[in-house]
Amino acid sequence: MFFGAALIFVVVLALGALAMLRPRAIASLGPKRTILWGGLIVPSLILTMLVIAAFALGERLLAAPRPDMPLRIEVTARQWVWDFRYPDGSVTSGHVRMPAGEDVDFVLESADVIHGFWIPRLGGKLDAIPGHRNVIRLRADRPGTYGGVCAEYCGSGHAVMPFTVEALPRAEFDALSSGLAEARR
Ligand SMILES: [Cu+2]
Repeated sequence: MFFGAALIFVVVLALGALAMLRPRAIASLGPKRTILWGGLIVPSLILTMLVIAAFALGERLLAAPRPDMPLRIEVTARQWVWDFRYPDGSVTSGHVRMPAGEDVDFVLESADVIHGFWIPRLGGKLDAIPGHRNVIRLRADRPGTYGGVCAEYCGSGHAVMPFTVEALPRAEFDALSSGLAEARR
């Protein structure tokens, strides 16, 4: 999209320069042809491509069922902290760990008001709504620490509601999970 937009920008600037420096060349195109191509055909093609790209990219955020369902982490937002519950039953607050290099489904719920779950470097955001389960599928390509925020104003503690995301290699993630499960027994 960036390179496409850059290309269109350059073409429009070139046409603008041409109109000032060589007005006859532009005038020779004729008003009808200019409107037909510049106002209808080219914009329709560009918008069609953008719509297709938006649908394809948006689809990847939806947690559609598939044979190898990704890891599910249950997220509960409340004023003003995020709780994360893992398949082994352990819970962390204000901090979530996830395996890197694979999809993870975050199942979002809220205990009070509407909050917004957003890890900007990993993808789009989705609201956590009381009495409703929203699922967002995200992936951290590389291990590392990422910042997450509440993206929906939710009261006086909204600003102090950020959380950290720790993406770990799968083996480390598993070792930590079984260690925690062991410790609770
Ligand atoms: Cu919030």
